[in-house]
Amino acid sequence: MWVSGLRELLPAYGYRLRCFDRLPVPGEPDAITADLGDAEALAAATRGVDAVVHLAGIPGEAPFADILAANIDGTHRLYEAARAAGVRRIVHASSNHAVGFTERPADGATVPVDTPQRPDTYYGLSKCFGENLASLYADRHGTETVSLRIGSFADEPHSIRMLATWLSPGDCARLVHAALTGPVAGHVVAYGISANTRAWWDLASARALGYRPQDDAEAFAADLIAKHGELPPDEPEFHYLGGHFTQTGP
Ligand code: 15L
Repeated sequence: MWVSGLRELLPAYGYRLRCFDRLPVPGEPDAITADLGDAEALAAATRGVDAVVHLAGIPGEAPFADILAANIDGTHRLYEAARAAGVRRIVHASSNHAVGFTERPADGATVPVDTPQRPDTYYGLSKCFGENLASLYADRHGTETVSLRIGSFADEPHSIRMLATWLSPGDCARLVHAALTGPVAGHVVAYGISANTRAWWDLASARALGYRPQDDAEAFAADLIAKHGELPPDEPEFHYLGGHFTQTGP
């Protein structure tokens, strides 16, 4: 959903997009239809572009072999294509699940961006790999990356957890634009959430890129709390940042 959302929102910032998807992209006859296993298609996709926004891969927990092929091998293949093509910057969709086994902060506190990686799933582990790959390519090849640890992208928050983790479509476009244009030395990690009153993550590094979020999940709080009740403090799902991801998988 967020891929199509960004495809619609980013051109307003002046970008010309070259789309790459496993399925044909409606309204984009020049889109490349291929997957991250196809090195030739990746070479064609990265040729002559200034930047890559990497949203591809499996977006949740899956068997390790699938994560390995799509998220780990695939991300490496993309970085190799981008390096060979001389791409200046990659904006990489990491995830809050790279730090999912971090304990939820006390009310009002936020987790900094330099907290140690604590993946909650093979999926989260693949995001840690992507962040570390970005660091390697920045140091060795000078490829800039902004790794965005996205919270929960959705039109509206629909759970109590999302009062903290929500990223609205408009803020997502603002964040990706900031990541494409903001000052970056090497590899930068930033959390990707809206200006949520109950935020669990520190947005300082995102703000340093120029990100100015405009939405706040709090606007939905009264309705969500009436429906689901307040955040239960002893619920295992809410003990860690990664929520129910910490209860599934290996
Ligand atoms: C993610 O990384 C997933 O891609 C998405 O489906 C959500 O589950 C999100 O994290 C989240 O933590 O809410």
